[in-house]
Amino acid sequence: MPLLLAQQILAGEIRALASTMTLIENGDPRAKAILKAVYPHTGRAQVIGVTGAAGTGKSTLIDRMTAEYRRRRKTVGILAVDPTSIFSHGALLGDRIRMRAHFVDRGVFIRSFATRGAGGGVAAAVRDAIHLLDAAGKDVIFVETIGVGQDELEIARLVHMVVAVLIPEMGDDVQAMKAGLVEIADIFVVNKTDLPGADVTLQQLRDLFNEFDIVATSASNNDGIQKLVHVIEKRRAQSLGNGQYHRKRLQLCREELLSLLRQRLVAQLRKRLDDQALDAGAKRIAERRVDPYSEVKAIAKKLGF
Ligand SMILES: Nc1nc2c(ncn2[C@@H]2O[C@H](COP(=O)(O)OP(=O)(O)OP(=O)(O)O)[C@@H](O)[C@H]2O)c(=O)[nH]1
Ligand SMILES: [Mg+2]
Repeated sequence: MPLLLAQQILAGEIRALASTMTLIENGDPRAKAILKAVYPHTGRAQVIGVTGAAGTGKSTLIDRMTAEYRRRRKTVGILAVDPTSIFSHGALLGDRIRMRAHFVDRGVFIRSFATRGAGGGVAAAVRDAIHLLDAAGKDVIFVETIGVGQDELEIARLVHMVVAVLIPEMGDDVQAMKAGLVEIADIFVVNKTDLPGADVTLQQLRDLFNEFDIVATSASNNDGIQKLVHVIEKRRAQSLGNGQYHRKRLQLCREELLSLLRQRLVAQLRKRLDDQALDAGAKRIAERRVDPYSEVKAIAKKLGF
């Protein structure tokens, strides 16, 4: 069964892709067998993270960029990640409607990805979803995330390039976001430049982030989209030329390896260390009969680590 699904995914069958996405979303172990089978066919896609505060226009931008990439004969996969998922229904429905133009296009696969990442965390599930879209032959994969929380920082580390989306008159927010965004962003977009205050925000950003590419867009008016895609492609060509892309890929594989190893080790550990033993240790620590460092050492020794 997994192998049949794998074949169908490689053949670009949308239903197989969608049902495997659901397996990943639910943390279903059957997903692993499929991912193993398709893995040799991955590694070709260009993966672009799009992040920014709620409502800045990320989905609209992705929708417009998708149209531009389609014009360039590229196929596109879109993952709108909503780790909280509780609040997601309205927003996700909105995403679906805004991106509806691409729904009938077989060259575009859109998925709202609501997961708490059973097992390996949200980031691990998103990474698997990216592999899947890659195997299905998508040339460009957009990963939309909201804000700069811990999950987003982790997700930003799964992509080749991060586009950070801001809007005019965010004022102090620009400063507040600086620390978080600078760490992960490659390109800054000031969207909604049709609104007042765009010039001030652009100037602020240029002062703060002079070493970054900064692009002004109005996604709803389709302004600046070609420029944005041009900047993305320019950076991609540069990073391919100077070896940066190669290093990045190696780094992503290294992080994946570490994260999977961690997942496996913790799972094995929990098999041998039941809740009772854990509670007993916690009680000893709470009562200050032992410090946590010594307790860990004692448990590790007992389990033979
Ligand atoms: N004026 C203006 N409005 C825009 C622009 N781009 C998007 N919007 C509007 O801003 C609102 C939010 O757009 P979305 O694309 O859903 O923003 P988002 O960042 O994906 O939102 P979340 O996923 O909920 O965080 C919608 O009402 C859009 O129509 C723009 O360039 N100018
Ligand atoms: Mg959105």
